[in-house]
Amino acid sequence: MTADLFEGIADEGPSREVIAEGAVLLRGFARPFEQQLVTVLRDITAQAPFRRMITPGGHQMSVAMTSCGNCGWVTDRAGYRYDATDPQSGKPWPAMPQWLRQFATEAAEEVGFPGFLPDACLINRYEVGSRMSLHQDKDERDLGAPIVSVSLGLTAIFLFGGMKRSDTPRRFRLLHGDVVVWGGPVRLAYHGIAPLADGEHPLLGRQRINLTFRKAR
Ligand code: MD6
Ligand code: FE
Repeated sequence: MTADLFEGIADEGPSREVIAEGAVLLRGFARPFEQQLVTVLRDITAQAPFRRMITPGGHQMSVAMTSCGNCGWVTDRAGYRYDATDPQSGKPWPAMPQWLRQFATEAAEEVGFPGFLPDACLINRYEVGSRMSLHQDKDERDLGAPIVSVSLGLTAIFLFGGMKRSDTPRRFRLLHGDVVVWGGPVRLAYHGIAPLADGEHPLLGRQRINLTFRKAR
């Protein structure tokens, strides 16, 4: 009873917000790891730099991407897929550090998806004005596994729609250190990111970085 009374009042520590059935926003869950995350991002992007890829339709994405783990997500004129090799270097993607995989496992466990072992981490970089149009994440083999998404840097507006592209999305602010875990019934919901508003983040400057952990194969 007392615990219920104080829920939503205390503003210390992580809190959770339910976006939809199977989609939970863990406010500030990644904050304790921000320095480690920035270090690991620097290491990964030194080996596999951010690049703006071309969609199958021939458009260059406004978001720049890279990956780490056993496979990475790529798009080109041939389509979308997961590949063990970075097409830009011809080498395997940088490894996913063990602590980082463990972090994703714990975030998933926190909202009721135990035993999540991601093999891919897709990393997106948004500059001011970059956006991600409404899409479904359906290139992963096992759609029963959740996705864990970490937001760093500038605040973004996450658009969360329905099972049809035409469903009007609801809007959620994703702040530095926020983690979204989603799986189950809404795993195939349409979602995206509104054009990034200008700002200056103390740790990351004029950009937003998003990491999404997936079981791709
Ligand atoms: C982003 N995120 O936050 C884009 N997909 O920059 C996604 O597209 C996404 O956050 C699947 C699950 C969680 C996500
Ligand atoms: Fe997505």
